[in-house]
Amino acid sequence: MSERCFVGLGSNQADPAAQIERACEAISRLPQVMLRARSSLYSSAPLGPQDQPSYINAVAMIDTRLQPEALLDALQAIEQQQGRLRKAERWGPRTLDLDILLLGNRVIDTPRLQVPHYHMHARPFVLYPLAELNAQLVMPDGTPLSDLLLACPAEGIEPIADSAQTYC
Ligand code: H73
Repeated sequence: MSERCFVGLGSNQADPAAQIERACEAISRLPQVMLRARSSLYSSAPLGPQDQPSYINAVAMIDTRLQPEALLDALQAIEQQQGRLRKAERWGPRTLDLDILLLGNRVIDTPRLQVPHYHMHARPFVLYPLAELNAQLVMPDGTPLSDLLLACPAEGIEPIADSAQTYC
């Protein structure tokens, strides 16, 4: 049985919008994964050190039969293919980040994987594109996404007009 999953995408290096588009294409080609929709692209001020370029962020909605660790492996392989420097300084510039935000109604807490994503509630560049895809979402603990949005103002993020994508 497949599960609905939301994946956060972010980049601030090497033509960030193109990085996000390429990553979505790569996700759409993964076996056992159906890419359903991608939010608009959002331009966002860096969270963390300010002496780095602004980011492009988006969220992809997929349905997958992959087990959580296999999905993480597949997403990390895409990060590697797109030249992410694993040794990049923490909080520093990044070529491509892929984060599993939600995976069905699962709660996962292993050394490699925490789902729901441990920082999503504090990241407007995650919550607002997520709401674009499904404003009615409810977290596994019962918290509505709308409550998280109220506690996280849309500061420093700007949707790029007409950049949403749906897929069959
Ligand atoms: C994060 C391990 C580490 C993983 C987690 C990491 C990338 C994937 C996002 C940023 C704006 C991995 C941005 C920023 C900063 C600099 C804060 C930004 C932006 C990193 C894996 C483990 C555990 C999960 C999961 C994937 C997981 N791991 N826009 N980005 N500022 N759980 N981005 N659920 N999904 N990996 N990601 N400012 N405006 O969130 O910490 O985490 O090996 O085993 O730091 O985009 S990498």
